[in-house]
Amino acid sequence: MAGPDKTLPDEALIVIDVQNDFCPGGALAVADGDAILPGINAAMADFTAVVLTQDWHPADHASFAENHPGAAPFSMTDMPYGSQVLWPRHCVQGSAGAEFHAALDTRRADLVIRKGFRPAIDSYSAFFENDRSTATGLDGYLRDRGINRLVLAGLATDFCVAFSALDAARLGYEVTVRMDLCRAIDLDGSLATMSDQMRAAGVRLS
Ligand code: VGL
Ligand code: ZN
Repeated sequence: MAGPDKTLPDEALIVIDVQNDFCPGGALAVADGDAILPGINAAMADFTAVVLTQDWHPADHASFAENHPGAAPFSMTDMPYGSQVLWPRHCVQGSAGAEFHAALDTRRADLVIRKGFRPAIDSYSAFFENDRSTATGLDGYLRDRGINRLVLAGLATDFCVAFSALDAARLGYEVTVRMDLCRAIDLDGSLATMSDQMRAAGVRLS
């Protein structure tokens, strides 16, 4: 066995949506989104489990502005499950934009969880779709592995990371968001709003 015999705590690193479309040059690029890659890769060694999430939309996905005639990207619409931002087309299943950034070390991943594949509903969180009730299966996986503590990193802080952190806290996990290993979209103050919501839910922002 390589390295010292160390016992890792039952803690998972959940790496959210580090995909080409969320990095500079991508369809829904997050400023500096690729700056977090070295830190995320380095952090993987410190965890019992590493989970990657992958935003994975069909081309006719309801979150794409282009599928709502006349709607502008970044405008809001009402969905049966609540209000929803209409995004530029991004992370289409099988496209280069949906692939993980080439610099992300995917070898260490125990599980890749795809989300947002149902045409009629968006899915920011790694745990539930945006109706907050359709499960992705991640909770069962982590429970089966006896993992109660989660550290989250990735893109974007104020959407997929924050929704994942809030759901995880609601499910009873002890949750830390590594803000230094996240980058935000920050749409109309969403970074401040979601940071407040995470703190109020007992999520540690570090
Ligand atoms: C995300 C908007 C749309 C994210 C995904 O990963 O934060 N944001 N789809
Ligand atoms: Zn998406």
